[in-house]
Amino acid sequence: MDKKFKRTLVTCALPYANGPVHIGHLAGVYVPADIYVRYLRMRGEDVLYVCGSDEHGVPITIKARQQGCSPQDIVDKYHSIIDGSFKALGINFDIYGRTSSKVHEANASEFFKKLYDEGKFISRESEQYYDPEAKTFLADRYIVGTCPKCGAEGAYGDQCEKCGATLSPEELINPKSKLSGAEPVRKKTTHWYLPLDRYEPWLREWILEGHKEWRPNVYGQVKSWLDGGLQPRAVTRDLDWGVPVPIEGAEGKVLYVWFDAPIGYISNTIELLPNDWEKWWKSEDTKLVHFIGKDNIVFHCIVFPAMLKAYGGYVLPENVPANEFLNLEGDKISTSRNWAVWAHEYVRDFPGQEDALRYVLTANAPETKDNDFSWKDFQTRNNSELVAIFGNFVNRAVVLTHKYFGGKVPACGELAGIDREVLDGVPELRASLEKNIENYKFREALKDAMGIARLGNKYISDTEPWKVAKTDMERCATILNISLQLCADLAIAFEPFTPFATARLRKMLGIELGWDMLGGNAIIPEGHMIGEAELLFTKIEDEQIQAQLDRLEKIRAEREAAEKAEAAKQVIPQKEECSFEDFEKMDIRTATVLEAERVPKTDKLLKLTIDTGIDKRVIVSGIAEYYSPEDMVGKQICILANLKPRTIRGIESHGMILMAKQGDGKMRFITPQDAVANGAVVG
Ligand code: B3M
Ligand code: ZN
Repeated sequence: MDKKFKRTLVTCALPYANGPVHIGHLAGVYVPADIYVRYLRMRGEDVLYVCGSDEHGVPITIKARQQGCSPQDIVDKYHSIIDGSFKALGINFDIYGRTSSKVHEANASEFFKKLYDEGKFISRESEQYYDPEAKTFLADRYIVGTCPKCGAEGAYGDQCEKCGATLSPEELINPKSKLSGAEPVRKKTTHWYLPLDRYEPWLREWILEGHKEWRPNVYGQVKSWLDGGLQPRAVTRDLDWGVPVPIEGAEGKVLYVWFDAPIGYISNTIELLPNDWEKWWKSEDTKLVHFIGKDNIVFHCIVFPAMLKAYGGYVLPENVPANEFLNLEGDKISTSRNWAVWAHEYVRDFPGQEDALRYVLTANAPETKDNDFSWKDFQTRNNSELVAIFGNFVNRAVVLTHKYFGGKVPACGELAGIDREVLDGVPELRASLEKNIENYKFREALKDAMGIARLGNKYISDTEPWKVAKTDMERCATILNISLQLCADLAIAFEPFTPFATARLRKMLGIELGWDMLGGNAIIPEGHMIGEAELLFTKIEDEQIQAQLDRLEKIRAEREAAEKAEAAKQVIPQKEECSFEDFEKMDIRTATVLEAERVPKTDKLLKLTIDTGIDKRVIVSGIAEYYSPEDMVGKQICILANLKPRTIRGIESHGMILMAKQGDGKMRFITPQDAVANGAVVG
């Protein structure tokens, strides 16, 4: 560890307790943090690992309202689900706290009060939407109306979910309160702002000059915020769920969730160590590292540091290794669209295979760019890497040791060239692994660890101790001794990545292992009795994968059906006015389809021969998506008879079939209620 520091405080973004966590969260934040912490602990470092639920904010109040319960009910439910899935995946925080706790309320209040008393905020009066019936100010999400950009109904005051436009509530057409349905009115309200602009020169110096080593995506995002100029940011809201603003005259106001949430890191530390927390937060010897996803960069690199600086006495983050996003089967993960693999469902569906998920999410971690998770890739990596290389090697070494030496570590004799090569390979991989983890390059670090398994697997395949045993027991002993040393190396090197498997492996080897032993020639002494072979990893079967793919397919199909139904409801706007004379010009008639065929090499066109009562003619119509030729023959329809002939795909078309077309494009032809003569005039 860096000489400057005596201890490391690792925080992970506090998940919002309005839904469970999914693989995107795990890959982006929690698995990498866990690798880092486990590694530091193996190295004997003093580490504190802090997380908890983020239990405030408007989305939680909306969910509560939808479900007819209190916000506290919502956060209680998800707090326990999230906490449980972290534990099940071996992500063991020293504390997993919550921002609805008393300790947090007191701490966040105190934090605000001190800044307030010292004049670190500015206050501003502004006009905000107010619901005159519910008698409350309305958060942007509580105002709905017509989107000014795409015309969709039900757009929120901050965003239209239909077209994705970012909105402000004033832009909504015909705004309505979600609480009462009343039309909101503008009303004056006062809020407190942290004048970030005042911290800009200091932030520039501290990050842009002082932390050039931060990941390019993090550094780049911070730089572009700073270059764009910082504005004062409101730290309070008119809302009844959150930490009350602790000053007189601020009734009905709470701290903004992004003000109180990061203070939650401190509160949770206080909760865990009421008498000893300050050394973790207020001592220059502490190295503070925030693990977060890329959407949280500005809050952790600009806003929270400015808050800490304003307060004074706190350490600032030494690094903020933020990841990019993980997609699922090529589509953006989305909680609202249920497009995700949920952590608690994974541990239910893949019991005993927690390491497989940790492994694949690390091997595919979106460290420098967005990445994709696919179930097939997950299966392949588990079966052909963890099972076939790592697991297989360990199994062979342990089973053969039992077979030929009764489970006793055999003596290592004279080393042949190949033995030296593998033994020398490990320290090299160790050095690279350490460097990579210390630089937050967990994917690369995992490759190094896997390199040891590859070395071992290749070594045992090349040396074939099961054949050597027939002729040269001494040589067989040497090979198995070296193989067992490599197994011990794996038990050490993989501890940060696959802790369940390494626990089993340590048990098999029956030996205490420390990081410093990694790469040694005699980690397990000759004569030591090892335990029985146990499988480190299990194959993931096709049926397991198919079940997951089917689940996703069902969700996709349901979503598409819902989107279609929604589009079908969209009313196509009325056209410009026309005169009676304009209408009179159109000669609309009934007719019967005599023949129908597809126009070759097109998806949409049918060539129809029709009897118009006046003549027999050909009309080309773009209805093939909705009607097959057989559907059309014999049907009575309506046509625009006097449309000027047009040539479509080389066929002259004399008129147009009248169709009813709905918002999603679906078409149906118009047919008289009862049969009439062909050529009857419609009008
Ligand atoms: N609750 C997580 C998110 O944006 C947010 C993090 C707070 S960390 C202080 O999903
Ligand atoms: Zn829109």
